[in-house]
Amino acid sequence: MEPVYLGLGSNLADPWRQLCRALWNLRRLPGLHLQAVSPAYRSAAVRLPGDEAEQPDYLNAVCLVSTRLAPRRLLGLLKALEARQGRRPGRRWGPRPLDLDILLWGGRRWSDAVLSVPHPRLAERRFVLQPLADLDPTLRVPGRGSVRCLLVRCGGAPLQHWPLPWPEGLA
Ligand code: A4P
Ligand code: MG
Repeated sequence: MEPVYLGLGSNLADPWRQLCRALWNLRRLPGLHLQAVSPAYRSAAVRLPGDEAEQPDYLNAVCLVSTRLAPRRLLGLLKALEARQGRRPGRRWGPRPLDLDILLWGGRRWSDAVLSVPHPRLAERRFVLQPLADLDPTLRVPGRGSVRCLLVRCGGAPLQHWPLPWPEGLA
C-alpha cells in the first residue's frame, strides 16, 4: 500500500486536545491504519490576503497512514471527522477547531474539482514540511522535490514543537 500523509491543524477550542482527539478518531476509522505521528508545531495563522481579522496561533501535525480507501472516500471521512469535532462552515482560511488535509498519496499527482494531491500549498508551509521531514527525512513531494530542500527554500525561523502522545485511551 502507498504511504499516505495527512495534515492536522487547529487554532480553536483547545488545539492540543483537538489534535489528540483527531488522532484517536483516525485510529478508529475503519479501513485506515495509523502508523506514525509527528510532533505538534505552533505557528501564526496564515491568512488570505486582505483578511485583517486576528486569529489564534495554530498547532499543526502530520501523520502517516496506510489505507485501502479510495481518496475521495477518505476525504469524505475526514470532513465528517472535522464536523464531529465542531467544525462549522466558515470563511476560507478562517479559524477552525480542526482541519484535516490529504497531503501526499505515495508518488501520485492528480487534481480535480474536489481533491488535489499533493496538497497545493504544502511546499510553501514550514508547519507542514517540518513535521513531514520528522517522519521521513528522505520524503519527496512529487513534482516539487525533497521535503528537506523545500524546507530550506521556504526559510523562516524554526517553530516551537512538542511531541504528541500516541492515541491510546484518549476520549
Ligand atoms: N481539497 C482539495 N484538495 C484537498 C486536499 N488535498 N485535502 C478541497 C483536503 N481538502 C482538499 O477545504 C476546502 C476544500 O478543499 C475541501 O472541501 C476539499 O474539497 P476546507 O478544509 O473546507 O477549507 P479551508 O481549509 O479553509 O481551505 P483550504 O484551501 O483547504 O485551506 P488550507 O490550505 O487547508 O489552509 N495557518 C497555519 N499556521 N496553519 C494552518 O494549518 N491552515 C489554513 C487553511 C490557513 N492558515 C493556516 C493553516
Ligand atoms: Mg483544509
